Amino acid sequence: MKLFLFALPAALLPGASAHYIFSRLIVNNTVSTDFQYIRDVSALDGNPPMFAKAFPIYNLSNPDLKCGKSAFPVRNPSIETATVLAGDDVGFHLSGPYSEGDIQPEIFHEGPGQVFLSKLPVGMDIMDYDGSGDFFKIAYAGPANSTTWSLYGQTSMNFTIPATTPPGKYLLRIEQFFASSNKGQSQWYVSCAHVDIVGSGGGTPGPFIRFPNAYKDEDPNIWFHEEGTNRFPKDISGYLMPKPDVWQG
Ligand SMILES: *[C@@H]1O[C@H](CO)[C@@H](O)[C@H](O)[C@H]1NC(C)=O
Ligand SMILES: *[C@@H]1O[C@H](CO)[C@@H](O)[C@H](O)[C@H]1NC(C)=O
Ligand SMILES: *[C@@H]1O[C@H](CO)[C@@H](O)[C@H](O)[C@H]1NC(C)=O
Ligand SMILES: *[C@@H]1O[C@H](CO)[C@@H](O)[C@H](O)[C@H]1NC(C)=O
Ligand SMILES: [Cu+2]
Repeated sequence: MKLFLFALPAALLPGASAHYIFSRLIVNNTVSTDFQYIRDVSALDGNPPMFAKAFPIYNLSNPDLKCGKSAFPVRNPSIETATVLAGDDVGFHLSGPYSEGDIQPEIFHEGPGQVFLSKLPVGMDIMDYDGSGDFFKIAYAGPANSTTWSLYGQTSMNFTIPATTPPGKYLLRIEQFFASSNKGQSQWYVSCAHVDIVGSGGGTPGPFIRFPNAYKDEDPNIWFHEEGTNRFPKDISGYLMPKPDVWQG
């Protein structure tokens, strides 16, 4: 179905039921412009350009799982670093409609969303950080109930920066993925923002994980299926969050 959509001229694509990209950061209850604070990504050939940027990553070993499709070296030198107060609510918002008259994309793929932080290595400029270091998880959005994922149909994933996060510059990374019932067909929507977290700190983040290769195609929370079939479980509430645990701050 998704591969079939790729074959259609972009003009025929229904905006709400195609792919999507988290290109806008929400800080201080304000939605930024596209790639103001988020690393820009490469586009497939085609129009509209934002739709061409919205295609997913399929391969769990792809280095692009760090921050998005060819997001490093940083493609948008005008990217800004958002100052964020520890303890505040922020969010990753999808792009606007792909073209005039199109409808607002929504989080359409059934699966969880997770948000991570990776502290900028000492002495490095954030423009030079590729995201190969340690990340800790600060937010998870799984099933809302037995039939519906909590992010399904939303236009953003909102979450709280833990109040005791040590101050400093970080890559703030979202991954939202289609936990496919067909092995090897998971779809990954990944973006990274540049943030400067301010606050009194005091916490000790962890546990850590690195990207890519954080997961395997056969993991039950990546290949989410009824035993012995290629079907999604009828009851999704048994879905288990991928490791590691969320750092609570
Ligand atoms: C996410 O935050 C934005 C900005 O504060 C808000 O408008 C939106 O309603 C929030 N979304 C959800 C699902 O809470
Ligand atoms: C997945 O990506 C890795 C690393 O780039 C590459 O070696 C491998 O061939 C890719 N696998 C597929 C199926 O494309
Ligand atoms: C959010 O508000 C704080 C406190 O007023 C401010 O220091 C910070 O620059 C604001 N961040 C953005 C991205 O607007
Ligand atoms: C599950 O949650 C969704 C979204 O909140 C809601 O629309 C739906 O009615 C709920 N379904 C059940 C079985 O509770
Ligand atoms: Cu898609």
